[in-house]
Amino acid sequence: MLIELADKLIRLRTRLSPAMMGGQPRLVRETYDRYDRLRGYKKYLEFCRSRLDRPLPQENTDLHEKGLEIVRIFTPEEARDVMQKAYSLSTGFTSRRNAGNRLYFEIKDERFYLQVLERIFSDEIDARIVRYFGSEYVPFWYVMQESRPGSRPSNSFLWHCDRGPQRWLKILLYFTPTRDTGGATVVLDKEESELVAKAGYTFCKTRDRTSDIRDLENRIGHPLHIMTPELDAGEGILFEPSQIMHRGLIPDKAPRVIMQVQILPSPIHWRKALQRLQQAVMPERDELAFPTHASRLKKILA
Ligand SMILES: O=C(O)CCC(=O)C(=O)O
Ligand SMILES: [Fe+2]
Repeated sequence: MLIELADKLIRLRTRLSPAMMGGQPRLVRETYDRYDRLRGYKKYLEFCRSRLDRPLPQENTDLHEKGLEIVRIFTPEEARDVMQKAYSLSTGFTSRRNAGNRLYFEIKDERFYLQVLERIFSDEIDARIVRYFGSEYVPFWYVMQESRPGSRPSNSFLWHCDRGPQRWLKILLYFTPTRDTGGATVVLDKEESELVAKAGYTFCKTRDRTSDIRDLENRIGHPLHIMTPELDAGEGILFEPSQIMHRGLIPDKAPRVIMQVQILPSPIHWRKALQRLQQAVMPERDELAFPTHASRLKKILA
């Protein structure tokens, strides 16, 4: 209730202010404010940083410099086995609110996900994530999803940045090679993503999202360079979803299967953090959302 009221105030304040606020486009500033200030993510990150109990990795990688990197998690053979396991464990496929062009696997067996997460957070990737946050982290939610050919793009299959705090990460781990399905994730680099934000598109209403890059080019008066990372089964994109402009491409040849993981900062190691989350009541995880307030997460993990 209080959050909703404060949120209205933020929107009102930003609506009355100029298109750019402190060098940041209004909608971008408004969105980050909502999460970082109102929902407590900035303070929470500082808290997590103060609890870091290991040396901070120093090596800069593409994730830090470009906001995105391609990572290899499984060999193609392993990826195929994991995908088959997922199909055999799944008791059904659901389409949730805003799911648009995807069906979610229903896998109750948490050990399945834990095994995949163990592979995702290898020493190398773990170091990059800790370096990125300056703290430990937790996979807050994770889900396998399938997209089938034939539907019209909506939601995440239109150009967007994910609403959220300034600093958080997502991984899209591919179990089907992009070349075999035609299903992929297309992105703009950080500079071009910023141009699109400056033009006022980023964090626009979902119904105003476009699938056509030319709409965005017209707005900013610049050619944009769409990148379509070609991914093998077992490779993934680790990126800053609220900074990098992106969209899913609906496959045209065969179903695309990926696992999405939302990665948030944590005051404790992810394994322990996940155990605690699994024992806690947090509907936001099932809703594939953010904790309504970061203090809810802090209460469980600290
Ligand atoms: O499906 C994809 O490739 C992108 C997904 C995405 O952008 C999202 O869920 O926010
Ligand atoms: Fe997204």
